[in-house]
Amino acid sequence: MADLKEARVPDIGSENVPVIEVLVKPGDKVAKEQGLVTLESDKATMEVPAPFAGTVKEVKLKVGDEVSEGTLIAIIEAEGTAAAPAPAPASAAAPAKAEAPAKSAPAPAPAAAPAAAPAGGGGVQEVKVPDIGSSDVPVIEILVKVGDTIAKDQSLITLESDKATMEVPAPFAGVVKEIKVKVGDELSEGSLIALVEAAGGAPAAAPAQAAAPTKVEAPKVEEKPEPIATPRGVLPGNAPEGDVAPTARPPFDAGIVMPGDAPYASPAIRAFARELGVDIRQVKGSGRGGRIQREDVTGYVKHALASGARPSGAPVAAGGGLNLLPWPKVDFSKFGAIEEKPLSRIQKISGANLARNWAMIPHVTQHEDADITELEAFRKKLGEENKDLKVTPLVFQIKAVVAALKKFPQFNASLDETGEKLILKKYFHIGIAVDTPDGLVVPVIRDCDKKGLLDLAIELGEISKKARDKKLGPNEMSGGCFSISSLGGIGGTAFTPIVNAPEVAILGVSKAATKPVWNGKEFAPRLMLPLSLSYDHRVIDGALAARFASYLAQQLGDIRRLLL
Ligand code: CAO
Repeated sequence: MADLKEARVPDIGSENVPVIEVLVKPGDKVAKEQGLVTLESDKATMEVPAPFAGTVKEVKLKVGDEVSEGTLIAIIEAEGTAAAPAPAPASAAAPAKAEAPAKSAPAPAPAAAPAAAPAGGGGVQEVKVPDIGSSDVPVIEILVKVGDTIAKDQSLITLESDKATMEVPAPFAGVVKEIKVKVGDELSEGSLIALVEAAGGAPAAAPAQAAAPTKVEAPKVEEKPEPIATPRGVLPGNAPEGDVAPTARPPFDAGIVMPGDAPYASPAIRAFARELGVDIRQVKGSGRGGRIQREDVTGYVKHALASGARPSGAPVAAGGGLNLLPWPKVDFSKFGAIEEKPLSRIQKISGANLARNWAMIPHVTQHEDADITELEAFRKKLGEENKDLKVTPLVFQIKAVVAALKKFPQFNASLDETGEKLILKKYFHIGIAVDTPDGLVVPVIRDCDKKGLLDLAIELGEISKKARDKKLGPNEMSGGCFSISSLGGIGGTAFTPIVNAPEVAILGVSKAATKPVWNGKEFAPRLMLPLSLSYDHRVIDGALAARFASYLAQQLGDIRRLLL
């Protein structure tokens, strides 16, 4: 008999949180911890993962539903016997995650996160990161500046892990004296964010407790501090016995959630706006209490494009002002049968990036053929000696690219956001485009100059698998200097890869083929590898690109050179 089990919402720290995305449908096979729905509160976006693997029989939620702990998400026919006990109490839906195990309850943060309590009458105090359930989470946005007068609970910074975007609110009101972090820093519990001169009479509360956000919808009881945000996949477990009695919903006031000038928008919407290069402060919210919705951001972009205006305050590199025609609206069903298929999450994100990069970077692609006859003989030998390791031509290409980047440092660089400064990098992190069933992702192999061919082969195998299993974290997809997109395992003779901004060049690799090559006396059969180097013509001129490509071909043609 079928083993039908219920997947329910675990303790998410808030009530009545809207579903913004349903990630599965009946018939889908889900893995344990695969996201079922995405929830979005005013402070965090989180995915609720499947408590066990199986096949989805019924989905009980739709976009817009509001859920709390215990709400039924779906009926799943569990696979095997290893599944979690069912029918699932809220705790069954809480996933275990290696780097941040599920907690049994939102516990008061340990003393390691001390935002020392202002001593009654103010003074400069440290504001630190409270318990966020993960470590080394990158800062993606600084929301205040030195001199700002901030209210208690006003968001100071936004952190974004692979599972959630979350804002860290101020534990008390005051004036920002010093900001101790910058975008890109990776923070953990206890990291110092800022020095804030507390306004007189600020409460002498426990540190992390003070940093926990006040949820307007469901004010918390003093003794029950909660984590500032519950990252998806790291949802806490069971609510403690004797949970807080439900409190009446106070009237909604956006000013409490986002006091001061901070625009009222969820982290996901902020991320979406950033993705499109939109300054969210320019967007007018149409939601409850002035909340900025996704449609407000897209409406703003449409208007900006239609009017040909660059959004005010946006840097030149913000992508406005293309003055494009609106996208054609066609009723295709008038011409024949059709089927609608929503784009995957990855496709939407990578699509927005690709569109920006294609529109904003003046691309030129330089083509070159590398003679890899000898390389291939050596690669086959390596493969025979290392039977359990897949050594593909790509690892040689990584090494050759590193050599070329060392010789032509302008390729190992990024334009800063003003477009006026080139930042040259002294490290060699190479992004590899990986095709997954959900779309394209680009994990980064770090310090390729320090790794041998076999190490690179192992790492390439690992990241490709992780990419296809959707296990890559943001750290593994950031910091690249130059990317390689290899379609060599599939086919083709040449293509135009799109530069992965803010990198300035990308190497496209097509399938090697044996061709007759004139050696001065006769045509000899040689294995030729087609290379397509796309580059940002603002930074690299054609002659330099031709030199880079031909140097690359030389390295691949005689891999002994890679030792030099
Ligand atoms: N010419 C001829 N054969 C090649 C080759 C080339 N340039 N590159 C790889 N091959 C061979 C490999 O040796 C392997 O052969 P065997 O099966 O006999 O060992 C086979 O093709 C398959 O290789 P692979 O694709 O599994 O491995 P890889 O290291 O070459 O590439 C990865 C790994 C992750 C980059 C690749 O799987 C992938 O996802 N490529 C797609 C990238 C992509 O979509 N780019 C487009 C971006 S723009 O939309």
